[in-house]
Amino acid sequence: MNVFSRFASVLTVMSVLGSIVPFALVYAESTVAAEPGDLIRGTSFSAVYYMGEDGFRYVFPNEKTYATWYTDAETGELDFSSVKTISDAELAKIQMGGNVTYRPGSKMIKINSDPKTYFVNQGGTLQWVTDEATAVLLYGASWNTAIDDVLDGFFTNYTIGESLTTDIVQDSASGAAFFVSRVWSGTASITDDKSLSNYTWIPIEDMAFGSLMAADATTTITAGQTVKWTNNDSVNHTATADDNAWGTGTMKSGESFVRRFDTPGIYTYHCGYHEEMTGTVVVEAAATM
Ligand SMILES: [Cu+2]
Repeated sequence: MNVFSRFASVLTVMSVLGSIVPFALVYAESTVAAEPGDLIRGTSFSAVYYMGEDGFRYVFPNEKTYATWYTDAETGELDFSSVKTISDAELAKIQMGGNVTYRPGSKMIKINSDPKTYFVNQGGTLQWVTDEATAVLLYGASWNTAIDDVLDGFFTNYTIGESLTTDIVQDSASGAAFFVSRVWSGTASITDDKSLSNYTWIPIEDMAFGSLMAADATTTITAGQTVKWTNNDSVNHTATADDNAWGTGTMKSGESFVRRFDTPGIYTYHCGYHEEMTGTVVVEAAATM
């Protein structure tokens, strides 16, 4: 959050500032309760947050990310109509849960220092679109207009998944259009994207992952569920995959990170600052119907 909170201020409510500010002044005394699924902002700062089902607030790292979730379909403008203004004091009470990632299926993304183009899948999973034929299947002939450049710094919000080829995209009986629309319609909210209504929490306390858990710090979840780490210590920690495939980045005191695990397996991790701190996430296959 350290770096990203600065970017949050980039997301201003420019287009509706004139109407929201007087509104906020008039109603500043009334208490507007923030409900899960709401977009919220404080009275003094224009940054907008998503209120997750888990009771934490999530930051939009930039305007483009916001646009993938909240764009008025008719005007093509950013849609701030459902933003609730709460008091700065109320906002401050809601802990930060992490960054919002692109709405799955909305756009492909590219990072400055990496020439690959990625498809955004659920839970912030990036899948390398390995060739032009695959890109055409996904987004049509004008696929190159469906790419956003994102700053290197946002990359830590995403994890790399399976690469996409024409075979994979066409794998489903219904073809490529189905692939994108299934991802898009299957993730209508940020809570769905991050599986926030069904997450496992690992508080980092007393220099250990989940001091209340088993001594071996093993967490068992089902594929598609999310793990949230929160640093409750006063010193910095990370949760970094032993194979470096994913990581939380530095979590300062009070900061959180969520990661959704879609692929069954055993994920061992450690703290980048304290090598004696280790943990394991066991992801079991979801029961089949
Ligand atoms: Cu540590």
